[in-house]
Amino acid sequence: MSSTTVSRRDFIRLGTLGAAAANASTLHAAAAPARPPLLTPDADFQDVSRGSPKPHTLTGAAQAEARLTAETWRLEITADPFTEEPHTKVAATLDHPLTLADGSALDLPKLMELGRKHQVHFLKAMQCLNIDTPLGQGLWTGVPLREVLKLCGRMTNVRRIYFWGFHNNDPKQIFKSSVSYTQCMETAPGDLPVFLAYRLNGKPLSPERGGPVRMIVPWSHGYKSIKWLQHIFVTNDARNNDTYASGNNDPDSFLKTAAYVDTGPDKIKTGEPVFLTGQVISGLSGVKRVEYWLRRVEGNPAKLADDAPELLRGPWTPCELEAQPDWNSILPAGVSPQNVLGFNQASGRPNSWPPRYGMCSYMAVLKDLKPGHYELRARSVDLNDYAQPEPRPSQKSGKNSIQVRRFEVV
Ligand SMILES: Nc1nc2c(c(=O)[nH]1)N[C@H]1C(S)=C(S)[C@@H](COP(=O)(O)O)O[C@H]1N2
Ligand SMILES: [Mo]
Repeated sequence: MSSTTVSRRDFIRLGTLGAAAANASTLHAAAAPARPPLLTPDADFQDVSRGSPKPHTLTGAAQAEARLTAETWRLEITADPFTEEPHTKVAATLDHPLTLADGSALDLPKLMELGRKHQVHFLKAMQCLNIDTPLGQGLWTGVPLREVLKLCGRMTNVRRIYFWGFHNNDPKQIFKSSVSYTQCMETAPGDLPVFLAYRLNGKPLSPERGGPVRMIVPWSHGYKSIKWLQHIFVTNDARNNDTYASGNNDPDSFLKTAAYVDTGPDKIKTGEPVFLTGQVISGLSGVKRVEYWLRRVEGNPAKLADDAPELLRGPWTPCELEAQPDWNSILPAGVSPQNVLGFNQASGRPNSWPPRYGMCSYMAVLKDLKPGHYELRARSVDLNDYAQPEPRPSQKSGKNSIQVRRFEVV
């Protein structure tokens, strides 16, 4: 079995003092917790990487041999010979496959050359389907998959497009994912293409983030965004055989609208405010608001289910969403907000806030709490008025249960 590591789980508590401080009463401004920056630095993402050794730990000759440097990176694109009786009699074909064997595999300069004409930028929150904390958010830059596939000429009998990354030349370590033919080839106006990313926040992707090149599937959880991309194959097998499907996950899940709650001190002095902070991801159904519910408890109460009548009753009180930044000042040099997918071309502001498939911070300040034990919860409400974890409470299509923070006022 390959292993999955999660590191830097505490990234959310880092960052610079921002609006949180400004919103707090002046007396307690210093106590307002830090808010993470909207663009997570590459090194501050939580890492979810399989493989033994993990591909990003290779250095020197081993890294070059794995074709994981800018000079040695190559991408193969081939057709799967798969057929199946009685109906799938003809395999997928590509007029011009790109292979290492005949020297036609795509290199980084050629991919960047395509970028001169077709480059896209997208602000995406990376979120693991199986982890209940966002991993980070970045401005990803690259070339749509459909433009790369065009290099192969005519395709026939293709129903799905798969991709995998470097896996130590061990078939057991392959981590692969896929999109349907339509999702790859056709993007509705204003919608989002799958793309091959070679920059994060304006800089080359680090080895840990999947450099030199990773796939970015804007609407999905992290498992579709394959790191250390090296192979694309087109197939006439319509089934979704993503590696994640075998883990009982929903392998066609969209990101969920959900609020995640930061940890905080477990004891707070009487008279001091309690700062509730966290991040909210805008999934498929968008964000209408984030709200909190404070509950006084005695002793060690039983865990409340997400659909417990008490919890549904609340009362739930709206939190404050982080204000939009001056985009020109936080986007990398050379990227104007007008050119970011999902941003309005006239105003240079995202079509929604937080941007679709992106995230921002939220906060609430609670004051004058009497001594005692408390539970503090936050939940998102989507644009269809569904409160988290509805309308998709299944945790195998994304971890979105309502999070709780416990503390005592002393
Ligand atoms: N090749 C490869 N790509 C991969 C993975 C992997 O293990 N190998 N992990 C995936 C999963 S499950 C997630 S959640 C994201 C995490 O991206 P990050 O490490 O940049 O935060 O990468 C995805 N891409
Ligand atoms: Mo993941």
